[in-house]
Amino acid sequence: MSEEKVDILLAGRLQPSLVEALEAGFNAHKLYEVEDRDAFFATVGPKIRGIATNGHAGSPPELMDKLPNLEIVSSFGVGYDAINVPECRKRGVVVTNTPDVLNDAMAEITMGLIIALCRKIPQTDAYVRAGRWAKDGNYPLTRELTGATVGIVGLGRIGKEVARRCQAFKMQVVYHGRTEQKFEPYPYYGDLIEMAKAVDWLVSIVPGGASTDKMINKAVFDALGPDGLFVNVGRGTTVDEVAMLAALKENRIGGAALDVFEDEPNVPEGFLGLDNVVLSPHQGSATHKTRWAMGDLVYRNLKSYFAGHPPITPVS
Ligand code: NAP
Ligand code: 8YV
Repeated sequence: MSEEKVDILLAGRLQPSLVEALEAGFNAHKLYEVEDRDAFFATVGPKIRGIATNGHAGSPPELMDKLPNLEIVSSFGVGYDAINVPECRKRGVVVTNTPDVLNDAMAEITMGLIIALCRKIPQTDAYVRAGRWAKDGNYPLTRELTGATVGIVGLGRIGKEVARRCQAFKMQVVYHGRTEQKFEPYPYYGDLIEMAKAVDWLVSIVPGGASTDKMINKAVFDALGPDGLFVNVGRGTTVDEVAMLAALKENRIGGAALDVFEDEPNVPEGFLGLDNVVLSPHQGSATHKTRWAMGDLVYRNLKSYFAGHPPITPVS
């Protein structure tokens, strides 16, 4: 006897392999294809027991208002700043995310951005392509990572993988967070400004949300100083972008490599003409392997929950 499929809502666009799996395993309704939403919510709304969503669409309270029997939101991504978790809890709705499976891909892109900024890889590539090597001679010398100190803002799951890779590059690692992690081998700074003063590189991998909003601000950039380099792979909202742009333009910091922005996919025009920045379109987890694993976890969280087991990776 075949099991009756549970009705779920795809609140935002998801990668094809995940959509395919959700369509096979559930009665999957795509909100982004619904033309008459009022009619949809009136007829299908009460049947929906789960949401699959992405880090942009989230699960807004106004949407959940239309889904009286919603039980779980399974989100694609480890960061869940687009989801109002207290509101979900109030409604008894479980939230899941996709931690750990993206740590290695994230650490790889972080190191890639660090090296690209340090050794000016985008600029040297352009130099060769423009025929300037033969015409103008060797490219000017750059900095190097060996012996430099890196301060990691947010020594969490991803931050720890970045720290290990920085050590492999013979860098000294220190970190800042709200709490000292006594079993980690790296020196801890409770004060972000003090850490920014002490490091050559500041690498941020903190979550978005109210507690981190614009925590990397003018005072932090001033402390980092003209030789300091900044890398952000966490969330754009954690940085005061106006202050960062001014610091870069006036060479009050040495440079920045950015994978995340405040208003994605819009990148402030001012960054585009600067030579001391490396820009990346939120590519941290964007590998075939990792995105597959993330999708698999979105699917398995829903399946596990509806089979009467605990979800695999609930947001605690
Ligand atoms: P995690 O394990 O929860 O680590 C987060 C770290 O941030 C913790 O060490 C935490 O330490 C610190 N932190 C949190 N709030 C803070 C605050 N107010 N001030 C200072 N430190 C704070 O998370 P993760 O799995 O490593 O992921 C981190 C974030 O990376 C995600 O939330 C997401 O935004 C971002 N991300 C980006 C991409 C991308 O494509 N660019 C991909 C994946 C993830 P304390 O609790 O001790 O403060
Ligand atoms: C995703 C991310 O690209 O996991 C996260 O928090 O930022 C990225 O892995 C994003 O969540 C896609 O929805």
